[in-house]
Amino acid sequence: MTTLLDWLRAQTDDADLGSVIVSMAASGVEIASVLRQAAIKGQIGVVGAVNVQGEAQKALDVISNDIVLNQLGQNPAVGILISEEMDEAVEMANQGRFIVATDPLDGSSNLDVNVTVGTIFSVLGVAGGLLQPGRAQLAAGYIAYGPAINLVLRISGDVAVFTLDDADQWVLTQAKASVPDSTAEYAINTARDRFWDAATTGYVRENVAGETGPAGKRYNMRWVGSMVADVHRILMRGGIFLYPLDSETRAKGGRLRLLYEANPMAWLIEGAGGRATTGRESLLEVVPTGIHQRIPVILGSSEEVKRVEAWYARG
Ligand code: P6P
Repeated sequence: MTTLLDWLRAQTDDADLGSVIVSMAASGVEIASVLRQAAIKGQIGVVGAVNVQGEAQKALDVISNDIVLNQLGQNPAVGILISEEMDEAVEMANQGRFIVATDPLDGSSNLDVNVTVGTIFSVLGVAGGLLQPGRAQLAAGYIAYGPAINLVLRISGDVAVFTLDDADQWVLTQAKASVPDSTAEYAINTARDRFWDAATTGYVRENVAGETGPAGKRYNMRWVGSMVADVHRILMRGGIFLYPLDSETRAKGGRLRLLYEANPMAWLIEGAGGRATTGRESLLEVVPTGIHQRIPVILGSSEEVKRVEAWYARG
């Protein structure tokens, strides 16, 4: 049995970087425990506040953010925390050399219906500043709070999957996740089709045409409404996730956030052999203009992502 510490020692000589990942993994264990008890403790529901995204903050969003803040605040290697739940980047007292950008509880609108949600995080070097492209990430990962609790990690090599055991220890259950190049499964919120651009409309229409159309095969559509759940499925069996720029999200730059949703997920998907794009450029090359910048996200099986890029290339 390979533990998280065994894996980290094999993946990096930088013990400080390893400690940052351990702190995020420990945050996941705490958040998992809170989620299991939330309904019993009356913690499902909104707190009446609105976050910087203009979204109603749920009690569990705030609790999860506090858990991450507390864990990272105790780690001398962490210098700055960027969180979906906090307007500004927080300078930690320890002034460590790493930045953590996180969505502490992504998909929290699914909590009251017990659907898988997650904690997403990205690790960067303080020296590079707050606005670094995803290519500069030193590590990225997520914790998926589902039937099993999974920790998915990549430093610079393979993407590993850990499962939380009944002693709250992370056990390596997959040493090298790999996204199949081709797929017959796509994930997009089709209720937004009236807002889609020509590329998204053209691509989805080809999929819906199935074996009778240019794609030449039947597709299935899956949309959980929780990015961690959709991306984990793609990491495990292939597929493509699309939250493209559309006429409603265009003014904001997209729906999902670059630093703590798109970049870490792109780091993982590309590390597992998949592809991640805005439709027009590699997600990992985008130079952020702000810590809460939104961005279109299209990622997953490389052949499928290339089909979408071909639609965008038509102009
Ligand atoms: P929609 C959750 O709020 C989230 O940020 C992602 O986890 C998810 O993929 C997306 O929004 C769902 O968006 O438009 O289906 O509600």
